[in-house]
Amino acid sequence: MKKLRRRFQALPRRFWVAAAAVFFIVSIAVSIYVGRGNAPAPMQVPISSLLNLADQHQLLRVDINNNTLYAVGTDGKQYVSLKEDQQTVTEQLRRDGVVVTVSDGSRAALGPSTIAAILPIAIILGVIWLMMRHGGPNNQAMSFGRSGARRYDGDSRPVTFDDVAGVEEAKQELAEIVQFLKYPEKFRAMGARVPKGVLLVGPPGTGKTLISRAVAGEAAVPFFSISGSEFVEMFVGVGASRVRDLFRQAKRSAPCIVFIDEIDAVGRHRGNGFSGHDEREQTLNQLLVEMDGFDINTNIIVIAATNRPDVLDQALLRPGRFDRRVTLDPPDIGGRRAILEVHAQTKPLEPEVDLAAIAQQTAGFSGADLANVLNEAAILAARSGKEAIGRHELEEGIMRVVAGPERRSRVVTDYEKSIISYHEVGHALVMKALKHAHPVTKVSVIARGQALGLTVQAPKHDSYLTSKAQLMARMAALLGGRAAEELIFGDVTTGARQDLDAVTDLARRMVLEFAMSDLGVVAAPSSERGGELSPEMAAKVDHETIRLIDEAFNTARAILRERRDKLVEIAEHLLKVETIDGAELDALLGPDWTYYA
Ligand code: NHX
Ligand code: ZN
Repeated sequence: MKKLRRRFQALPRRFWVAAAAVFFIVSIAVSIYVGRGNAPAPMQVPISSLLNLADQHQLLRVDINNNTLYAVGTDGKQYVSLKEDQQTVTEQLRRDGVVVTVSDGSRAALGPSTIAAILPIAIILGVIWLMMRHGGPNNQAMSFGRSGARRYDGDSRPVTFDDVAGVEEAKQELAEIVQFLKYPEKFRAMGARVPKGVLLVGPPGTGKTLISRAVAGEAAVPFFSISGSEFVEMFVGVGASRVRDLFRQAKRSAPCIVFIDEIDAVGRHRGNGFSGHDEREQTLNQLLVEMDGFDINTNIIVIAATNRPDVLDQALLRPGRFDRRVTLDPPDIGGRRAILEVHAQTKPLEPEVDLAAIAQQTAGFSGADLANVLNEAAILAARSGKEAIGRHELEEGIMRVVAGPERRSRVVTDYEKSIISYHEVGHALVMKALKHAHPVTKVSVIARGQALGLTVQAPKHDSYLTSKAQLMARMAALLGGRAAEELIFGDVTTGARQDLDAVTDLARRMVLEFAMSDLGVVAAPSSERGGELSPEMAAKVDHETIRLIDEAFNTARAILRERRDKLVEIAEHLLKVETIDGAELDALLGPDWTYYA
């Protein structure tokens, strides 16, 4: 989905690049041709010969550019000579009746051949410049120098803190940075050590880039952006030189923000003597050198983003480097609602749309996910010719972000379709029978992305802790699909592999990380605690993992065996209607529905 959209925008751009390349080659050819036809290249002559020519009154005029003399003879011939650094020839030439001009550009007297050579290049640069200003999504982005950093400022509406929702604490912490960029004197007068680097920590899509741009926008300073992975090139030394270049650019534009995304790509703690990471290390060292080189008057703040602070080289985190840390969490329900409202500002919503309800259905979504939900909904509304975005479009937007767009063209036999239906209703009934499971919001036999069908559940509230009972319920729910296939068809399919992977993962973590098995209250040995599981321990871990999965599977089987009639009834209904939402499912379950044990 995302890839597809990117391609769409990339296509016309690629076309322009190709067109520019063709144009470039053609114009070079033309300029060479024209240049040859019109004016022969000037002849290189020694300065002594040139002065002799002047004595013989064979020179018309001379243009002196630094130590280069461009001369035109009485017969129209052109000459070029070099003179010594301190030597002045003007007096002598003037006495010989030569017209003398002095210019200080890199090139003297623009003859027609020079114009022929320069014009196409100027046009190409102009075209490239226009493409960068008006082309594609980064229309205010400029690629800068050899560093490859993009600079954002100037004409477009700057990003401000109002555009960043759902991360109030981070905003408060970064507001101080804004103050520093705006009024550096105030802090210096107090003798305060001004921050150089801020580390933004948070999972993907939580707005690390956005909030950094907002800092630049609020402070009205330029914003340079580069990704750590762009530093790590194939050739040793390129990364370091890019860092140098980036900071040279930044110093010229100070005060400014330098944003380094994915700093972990360069900032992983350095190896243990084995090389092979020379390039990364050089790049990292260069970065440290640059930051240490900031003096009290360098108004540059480096903001680095990562979702793996644990792997960073400690040297990066020392005082005077990235010594400030700002954490960005995935948004809670209030944050999600605020984010949805920001993105909805520019989109017409039907009056009955309840963004609070959408926020409730999107637990675990990042800011970027939520932006995608609204964007998908807007596309759907526009495509169906509606005046405004409704609840239906928003819910479909959620499904697209969760599992991709519908794939109705996927041809499935009736028999397979019925396996899919029973599999999904199996999941749903197990979820509905366990009070520790989350509510079901959607059951569908329409293929989406990789999946042939799916069952979606959403927690009622955000939570930061999960109990063992909840995890057991999640495992049983994941195995409900497989249990239904087995119960109804007496055979099982490969389709459940995703479910089985998830269950196995969960069970293993319960044993190793959460100490939720009969192995007792012990967590797996980590590298800091001296390494690996002993073979005996590994065998016990496997055994416990299998036992937990078995227990969950038996729960799922028992639930469905007891509710076989409902399973058949609802699965057959689902085959006809293809999608059931949470309320419809409750209605189908009826008032007599009870929890399992
Ligand atoms: C295949 N797909 O790969 C076919 C096309 C058991 C009724 N030959 O468990 O669709 O078998 O409850 C994300 C999400 C692979 C990534 C689901 C990658 C599923 C999904 C395998 C339903 N719903 N299995 C499910 C399913 C399959 C698969 C996925 C993924 C089926 C099952 C996929
Ligand atoms: Zn499944």
